[in-house]
Amino acid sequence: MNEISGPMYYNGVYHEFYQYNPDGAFDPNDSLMNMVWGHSVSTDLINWIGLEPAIKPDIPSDICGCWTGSATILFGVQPVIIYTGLIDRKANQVQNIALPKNRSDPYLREWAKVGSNPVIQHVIPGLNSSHFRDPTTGWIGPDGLWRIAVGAEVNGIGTALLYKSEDFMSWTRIERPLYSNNALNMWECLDFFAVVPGSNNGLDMSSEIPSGAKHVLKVSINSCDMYIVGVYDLKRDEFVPDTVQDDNRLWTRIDYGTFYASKSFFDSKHGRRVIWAWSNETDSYSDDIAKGWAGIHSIPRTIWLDGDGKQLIQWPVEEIESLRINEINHQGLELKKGDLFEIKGIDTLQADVEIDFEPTSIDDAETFDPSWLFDPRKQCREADASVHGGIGPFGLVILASDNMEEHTAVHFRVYKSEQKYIILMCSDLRRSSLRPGLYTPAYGGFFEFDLENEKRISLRTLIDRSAVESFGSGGRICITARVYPVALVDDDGAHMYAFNNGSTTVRVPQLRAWSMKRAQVNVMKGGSVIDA
Ligand code: DQQ
Repeated sequence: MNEISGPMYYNGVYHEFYQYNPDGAFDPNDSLMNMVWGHSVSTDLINWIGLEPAIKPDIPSDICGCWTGSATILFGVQPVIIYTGLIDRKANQVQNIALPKNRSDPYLREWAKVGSNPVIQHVIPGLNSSHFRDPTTGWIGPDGLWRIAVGAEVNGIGTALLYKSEDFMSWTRIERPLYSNNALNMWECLDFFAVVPGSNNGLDMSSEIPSGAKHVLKVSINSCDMYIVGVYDLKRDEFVPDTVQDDNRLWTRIDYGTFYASKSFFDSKHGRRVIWAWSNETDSYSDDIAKGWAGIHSIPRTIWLDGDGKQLIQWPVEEIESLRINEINHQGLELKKGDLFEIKGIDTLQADVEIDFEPTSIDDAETFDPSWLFDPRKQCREADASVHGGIGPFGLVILASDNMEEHTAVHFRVYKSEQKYIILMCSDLRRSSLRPGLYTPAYGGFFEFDLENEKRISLRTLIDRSAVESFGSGGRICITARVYPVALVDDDGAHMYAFNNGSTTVRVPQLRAWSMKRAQVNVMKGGSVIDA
């Protein structure tokens, strides 16, 4: 499977639709043809029931595949899916609509395509018609009209095309796009949502957006999910970024690891916005075929905008805490240069770890070089966990074998830049496995930090065997990684440590960790649960 398509919460049930390849884990020639919309449901975002696919290619306007799209709930009652259909083997793309056949079925198992499909054709001057896809969730303007954006490449430029509709069925393109920027070409899986700076309450795009709200445009390209914060100019129907960045290497990322094609939705049960994404395998295609599956979805995260109006914050949904067992707790630890503290007493292959680091002095921060911003991974490779620093590196070593031949390091390093401090967070997979043929980069990203006032730098890492999701500084920076240590296959346990390799001693005022229970995932066929 690949990305989430059309997540929604409707009548007490969370729906997770997703791109699913019914032909197998991987087909090197044609892997994205014939895609269907897989469908799972949950009441808590943790335990899931897998259903039959909701949408399959069977009409001329999706005959070669049902690609990504979104769900919108019209006026709180009517769910609608709008998705991209492939009309031929050349991957020419149009947009289609499907509606639930029976709204009183709590799982909304069956979906019917409307007779007027395709509702949006690929006839636009300069459009590359095989790059015209992934419509967003709809939003409503003060004029009562619905809008959606569709990702496209127009005259070689990445564009969020804007469409308007009175009834969500018949759509007119607005000539001026919602936004375009020549730093990138095709934009996949656009996401467009409103946020109130400093508030973790989500906003429903199907309702009026309060004044003072900002808007976020997320684009997916080249395995990276990037976002821009700005304002939505209602008069011009245009997204205006707060800062225009022409070099896309400097765009802020939703996550600096293997986390792609994310999609958010408004969760009316908790009044929050939830985002999640596809995390692809980083082993080999033959591994995928042997496993019989490929691709997972991240843990859903609540997402909101920091009080500074610049930075999105993400945090695993609180429901994930229901899987915690066997808490261990350490307080007042001190890590001097070279110290390694083993975290024992939990299942290190399936764990949730929360740790705070407090440097005892801020004097030894090394000087920041702004050119590093262009390539944080290079900095993570060169200044890795074994390279002594001033403040840091400190962090966690996880999934480590007895002799450390295999391990993954998640760590921070603090730099001083003129008036502020900049932190580098890395998730270094280069020694994560002894197996050859894996993709094992050192992921990394930078973020600003008010070290003088905030003092504590927090790290939360969720380990679910091959999936390692790390949240730095309360969710200001996130890195998802996939690792395949031999120790994991052997299931003979792996070690976990907190470490410091900087000359400044680091206090650990609080370290809490838990083993995580398995979530329950059932599969439903023909009306009954067949596999628990
Ligand atoms: N995957 C879908 C496309 C989308 C791409 C096809 C992103 O709609 O652009 O499965 O991963």
